Amino acid sequence: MSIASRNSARRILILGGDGFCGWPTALHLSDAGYDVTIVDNLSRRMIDVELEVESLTPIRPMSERLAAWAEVSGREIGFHRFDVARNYQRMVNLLLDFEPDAIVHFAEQRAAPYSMKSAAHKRYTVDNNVGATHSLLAALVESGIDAHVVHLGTMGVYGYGSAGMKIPEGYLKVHVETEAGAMATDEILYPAHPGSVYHLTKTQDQLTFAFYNRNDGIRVTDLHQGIVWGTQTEQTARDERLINRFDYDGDYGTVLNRFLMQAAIGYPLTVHGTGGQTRAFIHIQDTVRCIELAIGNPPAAGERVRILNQMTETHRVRDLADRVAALTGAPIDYLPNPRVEAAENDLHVANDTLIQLGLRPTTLDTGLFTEVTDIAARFAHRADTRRIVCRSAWRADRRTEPTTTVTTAPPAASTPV
Ligand code: NAD
Ligand code: USQ
Repeated sequence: MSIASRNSARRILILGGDGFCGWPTALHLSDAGYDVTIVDNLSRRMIDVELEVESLTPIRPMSERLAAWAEVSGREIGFHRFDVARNYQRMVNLLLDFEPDAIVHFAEQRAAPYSMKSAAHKRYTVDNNVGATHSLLAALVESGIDAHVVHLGTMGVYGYGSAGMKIPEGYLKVHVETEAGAMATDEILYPAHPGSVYHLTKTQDQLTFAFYNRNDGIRVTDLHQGIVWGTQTEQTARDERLINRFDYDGDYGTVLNRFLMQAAIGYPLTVHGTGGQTRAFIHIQDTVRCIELAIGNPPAAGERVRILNQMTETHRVRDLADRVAALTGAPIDYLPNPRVEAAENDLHVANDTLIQLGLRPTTLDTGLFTEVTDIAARFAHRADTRRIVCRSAWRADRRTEPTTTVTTAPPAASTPV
C-alpha cells in the first residue's frame, strides 16, 4: 500500500518542482497517488542561459514534461510559474485555492560555487533563498492553511570540520553550568557552520523555521540532505521526455556525478586540493523516497521543527576519485582548491530516523555507477569541456586565473513575477 493511501495528506505543493530533485519528487508522489501541483519560476533554466551551459541530459520544456507524464501515467500535475520569494500574493492565493496538506520546498538557489561568483551572485542567493522560505511561512500564517512544510536543507549547515562526534539530527544536547554552580541540560540547534553563502542561507532558514514553529505552530520537517548523485528514478526513466537534469559544469555539477561524467567522456577527474574532504551522499531515488516518508510521518501539532539527516553514506573525495578511476581507467588531476575549506575532515552522521521509517539505502556498491556513466556516455556529445573546471573562487587569493570583469548576472532582475 502506498503512503498516500495510508496517510491523510493528499494534496502536495512542490516549490521548485522543475529542478533536479523537485521533478523526480513530483513524479514519484504523483505515481504514489498524491494530487501534485508544482510552483517554479524556471530560474534554474535561466541560470543555464547565464552560464552558457545546459544540462547534459536534454530536459524538455515544462509543458512537454507535464504532457508526457499525463500520457505515460494517466495522471495530471498542475503547474504555476511564479517567484516564491517575490510574488507573495500569488503564493497566498494558491494556498487558499489548492489547500495543500503538505508543501515540499526546494525553491532555492542551491549551488555553493554559484553563490560565491560575485557580490551580485551572493546577494541574489541570499535574497532568493531567505526570501522564498520567509514568504512561504508568512503566507501560511496569513492564509491559515495548516500544511506540513517539508524543506530541503543541507548537511552543510553543520560545517565540515572534524566534529569528533557523530553529528546528531539537528539538535545538540548541552550541559551548562548555572550561576548556582549546578549543571542544567538543554537541547539547542547544532551550532551552524556554513561554508559558503549558499550554505549560510540554509542556516538562516533554520532560524526562520524555529521562529514560525514556536510563534505560529507551523509544522516543519527540515531534511538535512547530503550530496545527491545519480540521475534517473523509476518514473523519470519511463520516457525520454521525462528525463531528469544532469549538471556537470563547475558551478552546478556536484562531485560524484561530475567524476562519473568526466570518466565517461575521457576528461581527467577534477579533485580539489588533496581530495581530503569527507562528505555525505544520497542517491536521487532515495531522495524521493525520503520525501515521501517525511510527508507520511508529519510532526504532531505543537511539535518542534523535526530535523532529519537525509544521507546514506559518507566518502572522502579522493577515495571516490580512486574508485571511479579503478572502474573506468580515468586519470586523476589534483587541482588547486578554489574553495576555502578544511584540507581534510572526518564525518560521522546519525541518520537513524529515516532508516527507522523504512528507508533502504541505495549505495555506491549497488552498481548504480553504471546508470550514471551510461547516461553520461549517451549524452557525451552535449558536453562542453570548457565548462568543466570550477572557476568560482571563495576569495581573491583562491583565484587560479586572472580576474575578468563579471559579465554574467543572476536572474533576479529579469525574472517575471
Ligand atoms: P535545482 O536548482 O535543480 O532546483 C531548484 C528549483 O527551484 C529550480 O527549478 C528553480 O527554478 C526553482 N526556484 C529557485 N528559486 C525559486 C523561486 N524563488 N521561486 C520559484 N522557484 C524557484 O536544485 P536541486 O538540486 O533540485 O535542489 C533542490 C533543493 O534541495 C535545494 O534547496 C537544495 O539546497 C537542496 N539540496 C540539494 C542537493 C543536491 O545535491 N542537489 C543536496 C542537498 C540539498
Ligand atoms: N569537489 C572536488 N572536485 C570537483 C567538485 C567538487 O574535489 O570537481 C569537492 C569540493 O571542493 C567539496 C566537495 O567536493 O569539498 C563537494 O562539492 P560539491 O560541489 O559536490 O557539493 P557542495 O558544494 O557541498 O554542494 C552540494 C549541493 C548543495 C547541497 C550540498 C550538500 O550543490 O545544494 O546542499 O551538496 S552538502 O555537501 O552535504 O552540504
